[in-house]
Amino acid sequence: LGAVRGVHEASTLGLVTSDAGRTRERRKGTDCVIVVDVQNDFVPPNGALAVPGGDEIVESCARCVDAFERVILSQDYHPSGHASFASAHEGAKPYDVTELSYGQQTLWPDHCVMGTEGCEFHKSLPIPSRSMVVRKGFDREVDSYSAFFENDRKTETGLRAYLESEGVERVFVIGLAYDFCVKYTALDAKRLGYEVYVVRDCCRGVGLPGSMESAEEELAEADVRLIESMRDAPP
Ligand code: VGL
Ligand code: ZN
Repeated sequence: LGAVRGVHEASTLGLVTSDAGRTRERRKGTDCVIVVDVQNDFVPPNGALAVPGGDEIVESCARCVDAFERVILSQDYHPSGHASFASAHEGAKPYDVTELSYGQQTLWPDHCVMGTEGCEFHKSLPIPSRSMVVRKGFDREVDSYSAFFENDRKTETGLRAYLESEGVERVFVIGLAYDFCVKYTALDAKRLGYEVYVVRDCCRGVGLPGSMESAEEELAEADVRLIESMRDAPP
């Protein structure tokens, strides 16, 4: 893992190949991919909370979906007036930090409101019938960055029980945003005992002050492995 390999080899090694998964046998058994929040509102140019470069990863996320038999898609899924929206707090602006019942919460522009176009998965992301969709953030008073636990760090989304029942051992995390939902999903997966890989080229971050740096640090500290989709072939 992590070795730099030549261009020639790169076409045959790696988590995914360039042929969009057409002929390649899918990773199955004990592996899964978690595609975090690849929804219209997080993708430029029109997303309400567009993550810079988010549009650049949709194709590679689609290749990852094709490469795995077991696919989990998380969907940020908020009611209007959600507590994570700056608009729900008098005098607050997006990216302010406020105190909610469970602790500090960054406030965001309104995004991923259930029933809106912004909440839908990006049209270039395949949603195979074999995939499990995990909705999160639908409690008006509690946000949920991680696909496993809400921001109160207690309420479960159901994903832990699903992975357990499926006998998953290794988790590959991709999507948006690297410094929020990807980070917390990967850290929770690690804490739950899985072997966790973040596929770095299939992620982009929001980039608030310091957020990318703390994501790098916390993931490294937790021993989450960072890999590149076209280069690194996990055993
Ligand atoms: C996310 C902020 C608010 C994310 C979701 O998907 O990273 N970030 N809601
Ligand atoms: Zn959200």
